[in-house]
Amino acid sequence: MLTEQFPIPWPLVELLRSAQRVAVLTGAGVSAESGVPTFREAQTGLWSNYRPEELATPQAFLHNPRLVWEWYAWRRNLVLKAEPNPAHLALVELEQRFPHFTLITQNVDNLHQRAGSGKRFPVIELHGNILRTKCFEENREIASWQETGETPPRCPHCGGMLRPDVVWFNEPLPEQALQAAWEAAQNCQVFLSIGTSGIVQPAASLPYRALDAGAAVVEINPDETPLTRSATFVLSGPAGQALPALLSALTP
Ligand code: BJW
Repeated sequence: MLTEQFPIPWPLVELLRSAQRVAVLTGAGVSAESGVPTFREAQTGLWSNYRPEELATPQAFLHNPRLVWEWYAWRRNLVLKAEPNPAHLALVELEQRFPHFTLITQNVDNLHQRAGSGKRFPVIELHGNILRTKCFEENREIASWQETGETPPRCPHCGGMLRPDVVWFNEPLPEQALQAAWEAAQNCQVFLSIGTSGIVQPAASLPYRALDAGAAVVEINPDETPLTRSATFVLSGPAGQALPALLSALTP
């Protein structure tokens, strides 16, 4: 089937029309059209001298806590100013279409929730949420603290340094979220992998778990990724065009 803006293969439409259990994995590409830079895009301005991989680790934080805190403060500000785009909004609609629907995101920007996802089934945040803060020492969420001019600020309970509640390299993912994501991948009939480079583990293994369990895997990405060759369907283009086109193709 051809929609006006974006070609959607007819077998995919038929498959989705009869699907009972759908799982979706999103990555930074879904927020790109909201103006949030993807993780592996070149850093801009102030941060152009740093690779994100060198800032998103506990080791980097311990080495230079002020630098890492300020990078996250800059990014928090950026995502708070961003607005959900047509890809986020199409996923809100898709959540209503299937008896079981699981949205698993690697994104920390809260844009799925702001768009309205999570009303029927909770959004699974694999890598945390940049809008939350936790104590580096105790790992507990901290809702408020006293500003003393120190950067990063200190935990009101133990005096440890505060940090964003995100998952850095070499840190374990939240156990319940990861378990729920594995189960959704294992049990779905259709798995959509959208806007992710598919190189960060363990999230990158989820589509393969779905494939092994017999699901059809759909990749939406303007670029090729390690998943592209294995995917059942590839919608090669921006998520902000492909997802609304998919949604309208499903509408009788
Ligand atoms: C568009 C688009 C448009 C553009 N539309 N698309 C097994 C093998 C090898 C290594 C490992 C392994 N297991 C663990 C590791 C190590 C490591 C890892 O994976 N390393 C790899 C780099 C090799 N993994 C970990 O360390 C993980 N922890 C772990 O496994 O712990 C085990 C443990 C157990 C017990 C004790 C201790 C440890 C943790 C990974 C955490 C990742 N964290 C980050 C930072 C989050 C906070 C922050 O935002 O700062 O998460 S890294 C970064 O990558 C971020 C992202 O969520 C994640 C994925 O990136 P994503 O979303 O794919 O973005 P990009 O930029 O890579 O790609 C964007 C894509 O969009 C591109 O493809 C574009 O083409 C596309 N695109 N415009 C659609 N309009």
